[in-house]
Amino acid sequence: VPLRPATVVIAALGAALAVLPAAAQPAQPRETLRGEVGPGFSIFLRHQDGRAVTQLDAGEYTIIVDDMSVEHNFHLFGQGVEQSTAVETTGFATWMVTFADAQVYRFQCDPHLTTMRGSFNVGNVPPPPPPPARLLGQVGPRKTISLKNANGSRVSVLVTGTYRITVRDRTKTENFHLTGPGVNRKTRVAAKTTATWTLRFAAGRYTYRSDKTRRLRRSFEVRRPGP
Ligand SMILES: [Cu+2]
Repeated sequence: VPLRPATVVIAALGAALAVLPAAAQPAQPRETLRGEVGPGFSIFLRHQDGRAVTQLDAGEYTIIVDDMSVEHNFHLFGQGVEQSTAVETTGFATWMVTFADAQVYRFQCDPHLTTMRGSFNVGNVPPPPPPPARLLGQVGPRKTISLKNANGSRVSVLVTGTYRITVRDRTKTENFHLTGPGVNRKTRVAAKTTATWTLRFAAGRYTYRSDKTRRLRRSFEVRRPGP
C-alpha cells in the first residue's frame, strides 16, 4: 500500500521527537542556592538547608537571590560569573551560573563592600603558601655573630624555601654578610643597622660572616624537605 505524504511526515516527526529529549536535554544544575541581602546589614549565600556556602563542586548552579533592601544589593562574581541585583530595588532574582574548578568566588553588597561580603571555594583550591619562616641574624656588639631560629636556637639545618631574616648589625667595626646558592647580602661594616631580608634558600651550604674578622664565620645547610 503506498503511503500518503502526510503519513510519512508524521512518522518522521515522531522519530525525531523520540530522539530529541536525550540529545537536547540541558545539564541539570547541581543544586539551588539561596542568596539573601538585607533588610539589615547582612548578606548570605546558603544551601537549601540553611548552611552557609563555603565550598562547592565545580558545575552549574541555580541561585535564587532575595534582595530585601533598597540600600543593599547582592553582587556575585568570580571566574566566568558576574551577576548583580540593583541597589535601589527589592525582589527576587534567579541566575544560572557555572562555577569553575579551583576558583574563589565572592559575593558582596557594593555600597558596603568592606563589611557586607563573603566568599567560597569551588573545587580544589590550592592552599595559600605559608608565610616565610623568620630568622634573626646578629653581629656584635662584641666579637660575636649568630643566626637564630625564632625559638632562639642556632640555625644549623633549614629546609629549602623563603625566609624572612632580620639582621641586627650592632657594631661599626663588623658586618653581617650572608652568601650561598642564589644569595649574597651584607650590611655595611661602618654602620650599625637593622635590615630585613626576604631570601629564598636553595639546597646547599650557606655562610654568614663578618668581612672584617676571619673567625666570625659560621655556616648552615639547606636541604630539600624529605621523608
Ligand atoms: Cu549594603
